[in-house]
Amino acid sequence: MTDPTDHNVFSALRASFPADLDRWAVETDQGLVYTWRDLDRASAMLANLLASLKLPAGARVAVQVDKSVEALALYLATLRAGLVFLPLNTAYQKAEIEYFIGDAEPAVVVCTGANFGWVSKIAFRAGTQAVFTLNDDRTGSLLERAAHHSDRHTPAVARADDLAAILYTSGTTGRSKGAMLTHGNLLSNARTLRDHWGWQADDVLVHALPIFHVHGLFVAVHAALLNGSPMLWMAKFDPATALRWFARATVFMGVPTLYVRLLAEPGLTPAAVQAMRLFISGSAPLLLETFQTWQARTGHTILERYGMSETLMLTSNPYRADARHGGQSERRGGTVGFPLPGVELRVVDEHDQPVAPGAIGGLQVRGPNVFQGYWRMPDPTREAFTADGWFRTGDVGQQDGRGYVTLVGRSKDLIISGGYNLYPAEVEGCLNELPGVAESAVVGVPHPDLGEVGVALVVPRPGARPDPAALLAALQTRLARYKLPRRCLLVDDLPRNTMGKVQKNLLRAAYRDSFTA
Ligand code: MLC
Repeated sequence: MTDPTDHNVFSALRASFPADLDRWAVETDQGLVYTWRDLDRASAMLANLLASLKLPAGARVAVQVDKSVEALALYLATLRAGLVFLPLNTAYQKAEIEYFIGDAEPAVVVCTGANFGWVSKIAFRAGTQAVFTLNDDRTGSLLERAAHHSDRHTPAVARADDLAAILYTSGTTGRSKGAMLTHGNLLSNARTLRDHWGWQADDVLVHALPIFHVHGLFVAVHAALLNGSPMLWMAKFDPATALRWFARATVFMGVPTLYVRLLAEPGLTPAAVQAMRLFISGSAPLLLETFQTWQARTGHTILERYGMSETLMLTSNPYRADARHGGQSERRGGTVGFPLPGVELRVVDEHDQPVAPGAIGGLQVRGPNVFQGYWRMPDPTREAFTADGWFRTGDVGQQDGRGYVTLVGRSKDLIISGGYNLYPAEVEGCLNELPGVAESAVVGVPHPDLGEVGVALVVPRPGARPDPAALLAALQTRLARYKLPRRCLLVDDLPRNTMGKVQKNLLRAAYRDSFTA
């Protein structure tokens, strides 16, 4: 008998597993095949291991490991045990990990064997109870310990507003903020996407994204598992493997860079994607050119959608005719489609007042998908919401008379590189601490592969002449690689307006052809 008040995401996914648990659930690019029973048993053993630690409710399990099916099982186990999952990008460096662990105070940390030395030091200093290792070749202390536990486990009952995950988002001011997502947030969004994108009994997903962010972990994994659909599982995106798998799959989700790299494959033909039902893009703007070239090359129209860590998925182009929007069925390139069912969206002026249809303004949203606030940050949480509960996305856009939403810019200073968000303030803060640097500005410029990359303009201290290459090298030990500027140039000064604010628009214009000339 299922408990109607139970919103545990794991239990909902588990209830969708096929009746025949011996069918395949995941096949990896290493040739490993996992059944639904394997996923159930592995997550049960890991959940029993976590339960044996007798952790208090709300305890965090922080995980920085390479992508593997065991890492997926650990995510499922954390939900299953009623604990809070905290995924960390494998690119994060020591200073970043130190901040996340210090801020989140996880009870359990799981890292790779290679990083155990320094990660465990940081973790134990922050009061972490247990540090386990998990490698992408099924070794490590986590699995060794879990092997001693039963492969049967009764999932914890979770209320809709119980915390399920904390996702750190880079902060506009440089400090990352932990977005708190509940079981209710995750489950409502997963159900919406399963229904809205027409998941079918025979669907197979090509899973090519990392599982430490919303796109790969929630959007992709939840939609597939909630539909009982198997996944072809790539540890690291490889266009040739993806192409090969398209013959056996029906759904693909990618950031625009993956589509750009696939388009560079001569084998991408209508015949190669004949079995496919749906291509979905998100996490970064899909250039109209990519959208159109994909259509011409494959006959498929990419469905672009829009979301963020704080809100999960917000809008989507139509999968089929959308009765809410006059029967519109067109996937319009350059737009992110309509607000998803259950999501309220409005475009407002600087006084939070709705603007006329078609006018440009700030995007605000409400719905069961919207997060509960930033972990231990009451002030940023308060500022993120209006008095009547609308979340300020920080994105600028418009909604036309038919309901299509188009993003036209950002009120926040953000660069999206290969689908990863990075805030110039964090990079500038690190640069400004380096010897010989008086001040710096980082701006995003177009890049043919990654969409956008950072260019750093550095003003030297009087008499100093720092070597740009050495500055970039110094950043490498402090920042994840994807945050590093792709170019660093010395300049005499930075352009400022009368208020003394750096005019980044001028810098962006001056350097916009750095990679695309
Ligand atoms: C890797 N590099 C990047 C980068 N990824 N640099 C900038 N931006 C990135 N995104 C660096 C590498 O460290 C390496 O540095 C160099 O670029 C070349 O590496 P590569 O081998 O070409 O890159 P690769 O490893 O193939 O990675 C590219 C990628 C990856 C696109 C496959 O970045 C990726 O999987 N992106 C997906 C991100 C994602 O899932 N975002 C979802 C966020 S959720 P060097 O110095 O060693 O040469 C979200 C919400 C929502 O935004 O709505 O979905």
